[in-house]
Amino acid sequence: MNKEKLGIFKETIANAHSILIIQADNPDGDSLASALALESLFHGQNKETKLFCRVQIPKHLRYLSGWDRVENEIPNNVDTAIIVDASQWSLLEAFNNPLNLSKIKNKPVFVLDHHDYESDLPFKTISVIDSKAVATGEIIYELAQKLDWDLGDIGREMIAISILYDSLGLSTESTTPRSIRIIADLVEKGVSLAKIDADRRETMKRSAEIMRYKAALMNRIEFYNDGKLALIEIPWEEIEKFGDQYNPPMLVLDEMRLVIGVEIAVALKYYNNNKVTGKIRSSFGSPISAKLAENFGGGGHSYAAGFKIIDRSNKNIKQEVIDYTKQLL
Ligand SMILES: [Mn+2]
Repeated sequence: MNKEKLGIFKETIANAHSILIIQADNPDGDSLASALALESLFHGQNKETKLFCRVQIPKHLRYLSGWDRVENEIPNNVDTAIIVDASQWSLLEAFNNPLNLSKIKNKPVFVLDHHDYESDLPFKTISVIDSKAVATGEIIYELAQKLDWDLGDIGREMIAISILYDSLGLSTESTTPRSIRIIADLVEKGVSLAKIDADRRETMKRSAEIMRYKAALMNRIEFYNDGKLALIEIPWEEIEKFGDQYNPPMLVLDEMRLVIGVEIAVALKYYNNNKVTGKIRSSFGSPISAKLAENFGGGGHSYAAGFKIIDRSNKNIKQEVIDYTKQLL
């Protein structure tokens, strides 16, 4: 953030009574922890801080205490808004509603993000987009340092969570010495990485029924294309039975990728109304996930992608996946 923007940010926050923190429609550990870090920071300055996300916070993120303060309605009378971890209009569907948009449009809106694309928001914002930051939490940490703001104990823990989440425990390509230094600083100031991990494991606990279902799924994994493609099919009855406890593909998809020789793992979910969804993960060295998803009208990243087919009648999706993956490999 250049000096001028930093000045505007500082002054806007100083003059604001009520601050709205906005997460996009795909909340993750970085966006939620970033929002909670800002909340803690602003509470320390006696500001009223509201958290907004259009979609429900997913269960696997509920180890972040404070997740339940995120609301799905946009409050009235906010003085300024901060969008965290996103700058794409398509991910902020709530603001397609003119009433919602009017609540922030003429206010100073800041964007703190680390994704590598141009913001396409249809209103004026002050953007701090740093694609070298491994997580939005990293940007917030540096802002707080520059402005000499105290993050507080909760804020520090949240910054650590956000960085660990997006860097997969400081192990991704985009992790930098700076990310590691920030974590070191946070630990020095009292953040316990062991506690963060214990909290996360606690919410990962699942019922005995789900554990047995996972075993059943593992027995049904199929291998094609010389063992390079691992595939699992999930019928509607299982979505109906287990879906609100756990998203079935997530029980096995990552482990499917761990099988020797497997380069791409695909989970197909068949709904009762002819809809099919596909979740795709591929291994390092096989950046073909998005290409496979695009073949079915979906999209995503090189190593993680997905698609949705509204009407599968007369189509053999599984065979198409096998055939198209073979071409890609
Ligand atoms: Mn992020």
